[in-house]
Amino acid sequence: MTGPEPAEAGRLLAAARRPVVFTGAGMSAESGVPTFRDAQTGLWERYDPQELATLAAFRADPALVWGWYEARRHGVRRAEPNPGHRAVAAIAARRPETVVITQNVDDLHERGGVPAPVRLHGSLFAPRCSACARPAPIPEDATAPEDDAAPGDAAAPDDGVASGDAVAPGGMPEPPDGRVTPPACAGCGAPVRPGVVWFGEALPSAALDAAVEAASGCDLLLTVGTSALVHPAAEIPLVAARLGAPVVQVNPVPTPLDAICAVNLRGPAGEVLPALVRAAWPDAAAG
Ligand code: BV8
Ligand code: ZN
Repeated sequence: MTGPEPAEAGRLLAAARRPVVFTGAGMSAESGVPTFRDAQTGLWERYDPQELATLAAFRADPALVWGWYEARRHGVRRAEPNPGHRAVAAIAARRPETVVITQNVDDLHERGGVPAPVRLHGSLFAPRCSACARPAPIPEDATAPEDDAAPGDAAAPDDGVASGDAVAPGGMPEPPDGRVTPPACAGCGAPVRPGVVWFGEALPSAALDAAVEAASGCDLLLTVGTSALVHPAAEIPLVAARLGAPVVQVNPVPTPLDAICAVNLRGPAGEVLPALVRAAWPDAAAG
């Protein structure tokens, strides 16, 4: 990264005591997890994610929607946190009051060293009953990831696809027939659904309150890998800016947040965030 921006961002981070790190799908892109902007692939290419990620779609075709989430969960299970996730953990280690707020439903922040991010849109690893909300177990995966894909096997990107299964470009595994019947709730027998927030559904109030509170009290907000188009999550950086906190953005391309940012770092999170940590704390063995 050239120009004054990285040094300026480093200075702002070093000066911060209560940073907020706000992340979107771009945070996990370098781990092989497709973003929402990335075209759907394989069986899913004819579906708009914003249509699939709805209660209506689940009601209309539970096996299609559950199959999509199981495919994404397999993909995430095989993915690894990238240096960007580790750099976020390094920031939290340096600044104990750091709050990490994510829109992502993968578990890469936790596996990257941030034990309890504020999850605005739920998780792929928290299934529950679609009727009584009883938590349900995560389905046992027939195949242990390492059995079915030799490292570096071209036909098996990091998404847990058995060799010979159709592998869609972009990393989304193409389960044999795509549809997977959701398990039945052990309590009431209704279909189990993924523990994510679907479009048209309210965000978990505790998470939204915690996010607004953190953004209201922060002295720096770092927004990473989000197109800032989905609400109310997209309002979190605005809360911080409205209260005078500097906002630093990490994204290879411009977004609606550019105008409120003190610094825009144009590059991939996996490269920019470790460099930012080094700029803030030159002694740091950044993630
Ligand atoms: C609700 C979980 C009502 C599921 C998700 C106000 C204005 C307009 C519309 C609305 C509004 N208020 C509400 C709405 C409707 C809707 C909405 O916002 N629609 C949008 C599309 C216009 N919001 C809702 O429906 C919300 N609920 O309003 O309920 C209500 C209220 C009370 C009571 C009852 C009901 C719920 C929204 C949550 C939906 N669930 N996820 C799942 O994952 O399947 S949203 C999902 O999409 C993600 O979680 C995320 O939030 C969003 C995708 O955005 P990003 O993460 O930013 O990813 P994206 O792919 O878009 O961009 C990636 C970015 O990364 C790009 O900029 C790219 O350049 C960059 N990038 C790429 N590579 C890298 C990188 N950056 C760094 N490094 C890299 N390597
Ligand atoms: Zn139930």
